[in-house]
Amino acid sequence: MAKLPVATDQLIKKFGPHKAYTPQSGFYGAHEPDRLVKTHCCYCGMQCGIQLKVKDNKVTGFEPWMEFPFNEGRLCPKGVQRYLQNNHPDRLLGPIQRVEGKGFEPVSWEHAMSKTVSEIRRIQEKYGNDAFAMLSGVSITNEKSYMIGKFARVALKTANLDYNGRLCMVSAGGGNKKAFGLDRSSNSWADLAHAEVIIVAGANISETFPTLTHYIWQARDNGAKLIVVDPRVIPLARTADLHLPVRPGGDSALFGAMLKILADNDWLDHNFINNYTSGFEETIAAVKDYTLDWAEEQTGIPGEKIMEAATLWGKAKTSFLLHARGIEHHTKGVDNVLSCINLVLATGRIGKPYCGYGTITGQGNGQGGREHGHKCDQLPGNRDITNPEHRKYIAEVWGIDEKDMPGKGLTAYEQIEAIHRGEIKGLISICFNPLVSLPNNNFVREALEKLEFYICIDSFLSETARHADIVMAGSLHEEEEGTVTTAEGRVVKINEAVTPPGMARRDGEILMELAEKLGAGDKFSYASSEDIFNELRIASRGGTADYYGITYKKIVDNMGVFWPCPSPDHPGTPRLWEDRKFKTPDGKAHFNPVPYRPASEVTDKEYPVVLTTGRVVSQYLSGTSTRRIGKLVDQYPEPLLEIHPKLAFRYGIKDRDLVRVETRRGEAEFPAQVVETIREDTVFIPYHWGGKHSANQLTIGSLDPVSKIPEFKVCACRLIPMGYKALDVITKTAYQSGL
Ligand SMILES: Nc1nc2c(c(=O)[nH]1)N[C@H]1C(S)=C(S)[C@@H](COP(=O)(O)OP(=O)(O)OC[C@H]3O[C@@H](n4cnc5c(=O)[nH]c(N)nc54)[C@H](O)[C@@H]3O)O[C@H]1N2
Ligand SMILES: Nc1nc2c(c(=O)[nH]1)N[C@H]1C(S)=C(S)[C@@H](COP(=O)(O)OP(=O)(O)OC[C@H]3O[C@@H](n4cnc5c(=O)[nH]c(N)nc54)[C@H](O)[C@@H]3O)O[C@H]1N2
Ligand code: SF4
Ligand SMILES: [Mo]
Repeated sequence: MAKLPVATDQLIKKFGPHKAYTPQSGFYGAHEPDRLVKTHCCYCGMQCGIQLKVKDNKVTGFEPWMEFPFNEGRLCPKGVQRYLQNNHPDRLLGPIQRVEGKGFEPVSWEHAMSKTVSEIRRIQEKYGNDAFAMLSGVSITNEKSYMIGKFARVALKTANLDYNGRLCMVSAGGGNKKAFGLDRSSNSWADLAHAEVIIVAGANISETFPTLTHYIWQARDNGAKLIVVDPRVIPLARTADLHLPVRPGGDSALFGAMLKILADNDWLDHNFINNYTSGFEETIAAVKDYTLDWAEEQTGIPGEKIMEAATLWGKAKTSFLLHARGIEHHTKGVDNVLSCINLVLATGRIGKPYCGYGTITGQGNGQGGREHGHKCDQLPGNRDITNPEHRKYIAEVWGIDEKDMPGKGLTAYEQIEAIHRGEIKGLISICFNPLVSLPNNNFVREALEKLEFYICIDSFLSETARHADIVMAGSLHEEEEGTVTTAEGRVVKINEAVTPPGMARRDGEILMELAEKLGAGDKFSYASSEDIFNELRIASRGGTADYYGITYKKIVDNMGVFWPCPSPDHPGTPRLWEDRKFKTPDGKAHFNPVPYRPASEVTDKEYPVVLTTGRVVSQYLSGTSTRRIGKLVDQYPEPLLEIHPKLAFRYGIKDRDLVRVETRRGEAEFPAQVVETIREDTVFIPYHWGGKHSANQLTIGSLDPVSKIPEFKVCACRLIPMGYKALDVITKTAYQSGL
């Protein structure tokens, strides 16, 4: 603490710390919080424990929460600034309605609700129930996620519900379900710290999951070898034993070639393969031609490095493989995931201490949000909406006739295509900013403009919300109680720190009132979040994502409970598969053959450079929150085009020169950041901005056939140097506007 002036010291002695006056802060102690609320960060899937300082129903700061076992008080740059989203002057304080030619005007809740309900009725009567679609997100709690799945099917009666995890976790989910029959990372991070070899593929951990880095450092301290697969020398790669600079789109060729080396050298766990898996022979047959020369050509990684990686992995006794969106955001995202799992299964390193596999969940509730019936093909407990038994069970829990439950609907990007075709005419969205985050967003904007009615529930006027007819002011993370499930599979408790400001309302209450006005009030009469959670427990019972044994009390007492937790006396499951009883129909872990195929758009003479997109540490997703927090903006104010000096030289581009990037979908200009840490044939743009700064003007709307995830991580572009420095542009604009 800074030394206090002598006079203040004397005042403190005289009046005590809470009454003394300082010129800087008024009465010393005037900013002392009324209370500290233990909860979790609102951003990424790590869900670090944090204590929010609350004064006068406002979040005014934070304190570390040292006892929370995952992060023990550690937070990243976003975590320490996140409290500033509360009280932000841009915060929506009540419902607003678009008035043609005038922008938005405040309206009463009564009007917002009745207008929305009458438009839903009009559109559904005219075009059918499925013509009104719903899009949602997973920065929200399990309770809301569950309620949204039920709301869409029971109140809105539409098949077309999907969520932003479609842009995030679905390739991992698709792979996990095929291989294990269950969609969760196999271990808690505790195992990571003791693994002998760690592969990190397409996960920029230091920037995107910063507090997880601690576990990797621990592993390094324990002697682990670290292999990083990424087209960029990401911060983690700078200290790795081996960096494999894969050309975007080449991962399954790399992992296929590594599998062949494991088989050729008999670095296999035959006992595990024979007793607990199926599909091994076909999978090995599929990689028989994957020689080092072939793999080098497909991946751009020197053959000897591939050999070294396979040798490290093959000879290890314990290992952990981690991946994130770098290998999943592809039209072969599921294949890439399966090719990783094949390496884990071949060496039998799963379901035992210090051996594991995991996809690192992205959004705050990216794990829980993909289990409770929030997806177009899913019912709670990660059940299948096309399975008659699953439908019957959930219809009973919901008290509806199974025949009234809609079937499988369209995925997020397919909904946009259906709007263009005129099949979807109305949309309700909550916690999703598709205009910034979906690919080829000029196409998305045109779709939003075609809608007859669009209602958005958000706490800020996002780029997408600007296209809405009505925007309802919903709640922030700190304004509603509930639970979320972290990337480890640990269900934790979110505590309400403050109530929503002004006339803003809790998301849950908005949905309940809408349901009531749509005639389904009796199915949504919850008295509390715990009430919803207790229904969720029953709905998930017997499903693969079984929460039945988890209660609020148990979560608080244990600082989190790992699902599956099928009964009240069950302690939860930090490490899966110790019993070797996989959730596939035959009870075995499945190898899956992965024949290599290229990306949906490869480079050619016209578009000769590979474009990939992703994140920076200080910004979060579509930036609605982090682009409003000054210190985070200062850290990285605008999107830059990362380009290698050799490629830059070829185009005569110097650092901070403005470069126009063109693809078959659109064009945009970015200042260059000339760095040696990226492949020579690839450029990288972070995607957190909207409008003219949006990377998604350029990306391609091709989808993985199984998961329907868009191919954010690879498309072809060309570069046009604009011939002047970005700074000059600002000066020029200032000059022209007479400043
Ligand atoms: N700071 C910050 N943290 C976040 C988020 C955020 O927006 N900002 N978002 C959260 C969410 S929702 C998510 S999903 C996660 C995402 O976390 P990550 O997946 O770690 O993030 P990305 O930057 O999208 O991509 C990771 C890496 O993939 C590499 N890459 C690109 N193409 C390929 C390829 O073909 N193969 C391989 N192997 N690598 C490739 C990129 O160079 C990049 O370093 O982050 C979470 N955490
Ligand atoms: N080019 C490119 N595009 C990408 C990616 C990429 O790597 N490259 N990554 C993709 C990935 S992994 C993801 S997860 C998506 C994310 O894409 P989005 O889901 O669109 O991103 P968010 O910024 O989370 O948008 C959520 C919206 O919900 C609001 N919101 C946040 N919390 C709450 C809440 O509690 N209640 C309510 N009512 N609203 C809330 C926010 O203000 C924001 O407007 O982007 C994808 N898009
Ligand atoms: S690592 Fe993720 S959850 Fe932890 S403080 Fe940073 S953004 Fe928040
Ligand atoms: Mo994500």
